[in-house]
This record gives sequence, structure tokens and C-alpha cells, in this order.
Amino acid sequence: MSDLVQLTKDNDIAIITINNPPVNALSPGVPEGIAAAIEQIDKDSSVKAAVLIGGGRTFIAGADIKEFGKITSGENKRGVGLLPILLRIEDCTKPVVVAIHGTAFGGGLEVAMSGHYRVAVAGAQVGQPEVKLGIIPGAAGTQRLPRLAGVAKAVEMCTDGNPVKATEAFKVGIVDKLIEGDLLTGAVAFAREVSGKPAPKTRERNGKLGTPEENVPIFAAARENARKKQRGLMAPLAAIDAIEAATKLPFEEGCLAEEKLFAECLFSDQSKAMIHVFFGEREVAKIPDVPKETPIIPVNSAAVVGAGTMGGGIAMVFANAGIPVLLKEADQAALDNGLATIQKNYANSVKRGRFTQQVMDERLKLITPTLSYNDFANVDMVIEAVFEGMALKKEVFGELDRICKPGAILASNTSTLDIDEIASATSRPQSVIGTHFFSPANVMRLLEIVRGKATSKEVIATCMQLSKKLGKVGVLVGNCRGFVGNRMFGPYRREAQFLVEEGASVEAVDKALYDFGMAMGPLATGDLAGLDVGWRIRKEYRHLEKPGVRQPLAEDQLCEMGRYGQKKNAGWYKYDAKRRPILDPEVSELVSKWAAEAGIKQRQISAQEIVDRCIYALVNEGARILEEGYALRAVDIDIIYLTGYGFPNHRGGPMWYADTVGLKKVYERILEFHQQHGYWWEPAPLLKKLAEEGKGFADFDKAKSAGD
Ligand code: 3H9
Repeated sequence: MSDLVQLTKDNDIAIITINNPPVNALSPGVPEGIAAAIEQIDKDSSVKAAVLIGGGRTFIAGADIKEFGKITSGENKRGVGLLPILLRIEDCTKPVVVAIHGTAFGGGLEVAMSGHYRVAVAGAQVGQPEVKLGIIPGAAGTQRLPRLAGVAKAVEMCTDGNPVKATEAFKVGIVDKLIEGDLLTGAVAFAREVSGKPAPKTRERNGKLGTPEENVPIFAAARENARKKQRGLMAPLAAIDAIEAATKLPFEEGCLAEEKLFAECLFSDQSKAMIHVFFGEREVAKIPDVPKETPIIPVNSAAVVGAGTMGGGIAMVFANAGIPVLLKEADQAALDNGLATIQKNYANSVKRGRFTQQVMDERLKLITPTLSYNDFANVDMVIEAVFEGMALKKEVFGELDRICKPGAILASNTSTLDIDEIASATSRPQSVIGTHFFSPANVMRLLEIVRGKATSKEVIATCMQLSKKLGKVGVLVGNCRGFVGNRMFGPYRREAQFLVEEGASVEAVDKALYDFGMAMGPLATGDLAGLDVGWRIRKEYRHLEKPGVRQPLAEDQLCEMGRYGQKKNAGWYKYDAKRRPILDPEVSELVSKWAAEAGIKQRQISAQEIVDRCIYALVNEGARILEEGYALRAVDIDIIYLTGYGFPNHRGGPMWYADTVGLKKVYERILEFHQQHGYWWEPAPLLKKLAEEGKGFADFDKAKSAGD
């Protein structure tokens, strides 16, 4: 036995405990430890049954994800090595009762299903989340799960990857008993009950595998659903194929089919990208100069200034996390409007079954509307969400400085303005920070946390921790124009506009990027966010533009015409009453006219050029940001784009994608664009350097974390 797995006894019941904190992943030594324990249990005639349980806060959260990179790089040649060990558990001559608390995910659930019985506490969760890592269950999960839960449930769990609560797992047959009180005590008692009786082997339980008549429509619907909702992903379809194999082949052959599909997924670029995303989401929480022990300021109350789309959404985010929040507007009509939108959004969620009317009422109760700053004196944090204009923001912060208590965090939701200048309107710049939410604030996961020159480490640490409580992924960025996300989004959307001016249709530009995997095309995104937002910002910064450099024409002109996007039912597209986009021939005519006036020649443009121009514009700006230190790591940029800008997970983020293409190739293409289009396309020095050294952004991150 290893340190990772302990074998003890409670009289005639053996107890196998896994101790591999923090999540009891199946790292090398854990499966082997379990197998060794089973050997001993089989040999020990005084043992009548066994309990397999996780030490610490959870059962097994799955295979050790770090091992996958080692397998694909060839460093680990033996694989995860789980399959034979699960057969060994199932073949144990004494009943094995698996006791679940926390999470039994992935390989963890696969271990659990190889036991003869499963008991769980009500708070536990089970799941096959492999698909979120671009793979499928690889230790017979696709073969045993349908045998326990039925084909439809197995398909659902292996394709959406979402956790299932123990209560539901009990209902569908994954869990045999829910334990109240102490799990180990309950599991040992259960083991005593079943000892001496024939132990059911999951792999031999074929009763729930269904008939072809039942299964054909399940698989067809699941494939259609996966193609629609998990666009471009191979793992969900592979998982369905593997479960289909379970319904058609004997267990051993089904396992071979699963093994082949698992390997195809594991060695794909998709899985490598999604594993990068898994670790990246955790990496961004680590700020080198803000250590874990930094004191946190308690945030038990908040206030939001501005009840527009962003302010209202931010108030909902706080209410959803159980934090009471004041919502301030300048006049009653605007306040009433803001509240009505919040109510409508909550009511929609209730209608869709996301939560109950009671939950909605509780959340609404946490939002207190106000017309005055007076109530702000006691709040722990204020988030300003007024229009993007420096003068107005400074006025608000001056007011907050006068009214808020010392130590209150004063945050701005600005998407692009200078945090230091905003902070200069206060006498406490150390308390000022940017918290840039993304629209719709109550839905989008990204929170860009903008560090000013004077922002204190306590304020940064608090906002990073708070982001998790608010259900967001907080990424710390520096204070440059547009910060990280919007600074990169500028060149991305600039290229989209240039492409239309050069002859690509609005539809072709959006479709090329949608097909690449973006949640929406760049022009449709502009319409959704409101074209006037960028227009206002451009007006504010016009004096900084380089004379003689080509600027996008169309959006400013569309805004002059009042075509702000969806909110005006017209922008790049027209919108019907259900906000569905309709192509508007007037826009293409106008753009052609504007292009001709500006002397721009129109031509045929391929989808590949559209993707290269837009995505490499992101990459080039990202490289500059990285070099200038406004993002801590390339992975931070990736996470920003994945959680805030609809970049597809399976491409890992713009910087990871560039690595996948190869920086040399990306650099050469950018050089071509530089020759063709000039100024805007000058390659970022860091990109040039890495490309010439044959390195990638991942190497840059590695060197940085090693302190080079
Ligand atoms: C699989 O099982 C394939 C099988 O079919 C077998 C094939 C043969 N491995 O998330 P947290 C780390 S695929 C390695 O902050 P929480 C994590 O990086 C796997 N490391 O905690 C972090 O490290 P750090 C299927 C892991 O409480 C620390 O643990 N399973 C793993 O918010 C704490 O994590 C999954 O996909 C792992 N499996 O959430 C489950 N899991 O502190 C993935 C975590 O250095 N895990 N770490 O940053 C999760 O969903 C969440 O971590 C969990 C806990 C819900 C368990």
C-alpha cells in the first residue's frame, strides 16, 4: 500500500481510504494502492466486505489531469492504467461498497461504478465531466454508466458533462442508498448488511441497456443536440458512439471501442486546448506579488451607481450571491426602468425553470433602489456603472470619496477609461480599482479586475476572491486603454470592418468567425453590445489618432444614422420584434459607397482570410499587451477571451490557438498583412522574437513562472 491509499478495519469490514489531497485525483500510486488493498481483502478471511472512501473533503475527483499532457507528450508511457484495476475491484470476492461525499467525477465515478454498491451523502455529486476536457470517459464509464442509469441518462451525463446531485443519482440507479449522518458509519453498516450476499457486478447488469427501437431515437437526438449546442466539438459525439457501442457489443469489446475513441480525443488539439483552459482558469487566480495570505476586506454589502443595462446586471450579480446591494440612479424614471428590467430578467429565469419564484423574491429583496448617495455611507463596496465619459466618472468618484466610509472599495465598471485618472478624483486611490463586468453582467463569467498604480494589494486580493463568490472568473489586468479584453477587441473588430469595406459581405465576415467557433460574429457582437459604445469612446480619444492612418468608416457612419445596433433595431443588421437579425441590403450599399469615396477597392475575400485577419489581429495585440506587462501571462489573455468574448474553449484562447498554428506561421502571415495594409499590422516585437526562437506563448509563460 502507498501513502496515498490506506487499508484499515472495522471488525469484519475493511476500509480503503484514499488520501491524495486536495481532490483525491487518481495520480500514479492511487489506482495501484486500491488494487493492492483489494488483493489483501480477498486474502483476509476475517474480512466480509469492504468500504472504499475518500479522505478529506471529497471522494475521487477524477484522473489526474496533469498526467494527460505527459501521456500525449510521451513522457508517461503507461497511460492512466485504470481499466484493469477497476476489473480487479469488480472481481473482488467480497462486496465493495463505495462511499461518496464531495464529488465522484470522471475516473472517480468510474471507480465507484466498479464497486458492487454505492452509498452517498445527499450533498455529494457524481458526473462524467470528461467532455469539458475534450475527452470521453476512458475507464469504462461509457460502458458501466448506461448499465446503472440507463442509456438516455448516460448519454446526457457524458455529453453535457454536468454534475448530478446524489439525490438524483439515487433516483436513476447510480447510487444505491443515501446516507444520513456520518458517511463512513453508514457505509460500514450498509457493507455489513450486504456481506455474505452475492455481489452484483455492474458490467454484468444488462437490464437497462434498452432495445434498438428505444435507443436509435436517443442517439439521433443526442447527436443532433451535440452538433447544435457543442458546435465543432468531437468529444460529445465520441461519447455517444462509445455508449452506442455499450448497447451493441459485449462489455469487453465495448471497452475496446471506448479506448480507441478516448485516445482519438486525448491526442486531439481540442483536448489539449481544453485542458489548458482547465488549468488556466485556476492559474489566473495566482498573482505573483499578491500572496495568498494577503488580508481580505469583508464585502457584506454593496452599492451600484447607474441602473442601466450594466448597473442593473451587476446589482443582480450581487443579489444572486446573497449580498445586499443599493442601486442608485439620478432620476425616478431611470430607476424604475432599471428595476423593471431586473424584474423581467428574473421572471424569465423563473419561467425557464432556472430557479423558483421564492428565490426570485429573495433576490429582489436584496436590491434596494435609491436616488441618493446618502445611503452609501455604510457599504463595503461601490461599483460605478454610469456612461463612459471621464468627466462624469470623476464627478461620481468625487462624490463617493466624500460619502463612503474609509476602507470601502471604490470600483469602476469602466470598459476602457484610465483607472488612475478616475482614482485621482478621490483622496484614496489605494481603494480604487476597476471591476469590468461583461454584458450581460449576470450571465458572462469574466470579471476583468483593473489594477491602478495605487490600488492596494488588499483591494486586489479582495476583488479576486469576491469574483469567485460572485460566480465569475476574475483576471487581473493592468491599466491601459481598453485594458486587455477591449484593447484586443479593437483590432479584431477593426479588421472585421476593414474586411467589409474591402468587399466581404456582413454575413460572410460573421459566418467565417462563427464557423471558427466564436459564439457570434464580430459585427453581430457589435450590434448586441451597442455600436454607440465604441463610437462614444472613439470620439473621446480622437485626438490620439495618428494622422493619415486608415480608420474604420462604417460604424461611426452607422451611429450617425442612429443605427446603434439591437437596441435601435438596426445596426449592421436589422432586427425583428424577436431580436432576430435580418440582412439589410442598405448597409452593403452604404458600405460600398463609403469605401468607394475613401478609394478602397472591393474584391472577393475568402473565409480563411477573414479568420486570419481577425484572429491574428487579436494575437498581435495580445503579444504587445503581454510584453508591456498589462497581462500577467498569455494564459490570462486566453481566459479573458474564453470567458468574456465567446472564444471557443476547444481552441484554447487566442494565444494558445496561435501556438497551435505555430508562431512562425502566424508571424509570417502578419508580415504579409503588414506589407499589404501597413501601419496597423506591424508585428509585435514579442511575437517576432518568439517566432524566430521557435517558441510559443506557452514557453513565455513557463519562463515567466520560473522567474526568468
Ligand atoms: C478523467 O477522470 C478521465 C477518466 O475517464 C479516466 C481516463 C483513463 N487532476 O477546482 P479547484 C486541482 S478526467 C489534477 O480549485 P474546487 C486544481 O487544478 C478528470 N488536478 O477546487 C487545483 O489546483 P491548484 C475528470 C486537479 O473545490 C486544486 O486541485 N474530472 C483535478 O473549486 C483544487 O481544485 C474532472 O474533470 C484533477 N482531476 O473544485 C474534475 N481536479 O490549487 C475536475 C482538481 O494548484 N475538477 N485539481 O490550482 C473539478 O471539477 C474541481 O476541481 C472540483 C473541486 C469540483 C473537483
